[in-house]
Amino acid sequence: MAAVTYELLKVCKQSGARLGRVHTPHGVIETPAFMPVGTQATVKTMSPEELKQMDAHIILSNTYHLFLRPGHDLVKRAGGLHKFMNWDRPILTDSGGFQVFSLSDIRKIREEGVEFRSHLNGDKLFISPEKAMEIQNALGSDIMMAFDECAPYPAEYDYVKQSLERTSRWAERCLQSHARPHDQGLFAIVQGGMYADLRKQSAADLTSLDFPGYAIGGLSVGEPKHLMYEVLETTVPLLPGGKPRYLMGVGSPDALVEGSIRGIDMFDCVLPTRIARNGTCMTSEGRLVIRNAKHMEDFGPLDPNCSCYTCTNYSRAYIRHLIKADETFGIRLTTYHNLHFLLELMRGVRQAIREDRLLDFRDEFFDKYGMEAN
Ligand code: PRF
Ligand code: ZN
Repeated sequence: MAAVTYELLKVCKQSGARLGRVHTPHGVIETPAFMPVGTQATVKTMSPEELKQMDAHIILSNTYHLFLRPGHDLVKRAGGLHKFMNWDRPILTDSGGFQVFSLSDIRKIREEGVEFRSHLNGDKLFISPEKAMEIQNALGSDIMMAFDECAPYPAEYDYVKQSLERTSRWAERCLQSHARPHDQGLFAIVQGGMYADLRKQSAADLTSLDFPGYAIGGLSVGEPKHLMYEVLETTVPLLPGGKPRYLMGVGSPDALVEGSIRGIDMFDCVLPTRIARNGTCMTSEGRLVIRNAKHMEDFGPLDPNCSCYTCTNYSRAYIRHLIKADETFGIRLTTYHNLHFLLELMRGVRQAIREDRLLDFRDEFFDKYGMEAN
């Protein structure tokens, strides 16, 4: 039995969205699912107990960061990433193929791998597909990601084609060097930029190899949203129906709903945790900037339609005070609320699929929330 398997429960008759379960060695993920991001082996300011209280099924962490610090060997000696961070539910690790391009300084992309300088201390380092597997095998995540190149946007056709072809060769090397296929599932990443035929080529390359899941990378890199949705519409139908599909780095509320409608099962994004740290909250009526003076004497909750710990116990006035005074607890409260908001949104999406009404759900949600920019 493969380490990671997908169980399709039903397809929404109105939208085509999928309700399912991803089975992993550390438990089940109900899909469509949003994965909170814990880059440094912690979801910033949240304890594992709090993440469980809001019923997060899975979190994401990063190969690149943990390789640089504290090092995957140390995490392995600690007993693996789950034990190290005291999280006993599923973990997905990204491969570093994206962070190396977005965070590190000087870099050379060669067939063998990527040479870069640490954004922490300038050390010259190298990650190859084999190294990315070695690191993720040491971390012991339930779902590992293949080492890929995420082409920038915009990018020339010829560059994107070369890049995707290298990503396909790297994916095969990842599969070859993966040491723990019995208890860690390795997902491939479809690239190809905004070019439909290149997406097709990438999907064909990768689905000819037997990965337990497929991600769509190279999106949400600055392109307009309608383009992202077009790429999803051409790419998702090329992926095997019996395996999970993960849209990488996407997590604005509207994109979570639109992605689900287009057949995506898993999402991750730093958005809820990142904007929480400057006091921006997602609410059923759109974004709320808690620093605004209009909240100074507002003793109501962040979101009157939210039942989270923050909204049950604290007022806008109090949270605004904490954020303005740079108190950590303020950031904990907004982070808790934003994560709860997206997890609750996905519970709503799953319920709407059960009831064959996800398009109606989308319209009702957008009527109140409004559209995000881009
Ligand atoms: N590749 C990897 N991680 C990613 C991406 C990608 O293309 C993206 C693109 N939005 C986010 N995270 N490995
Ligand atoms: Zn709340």
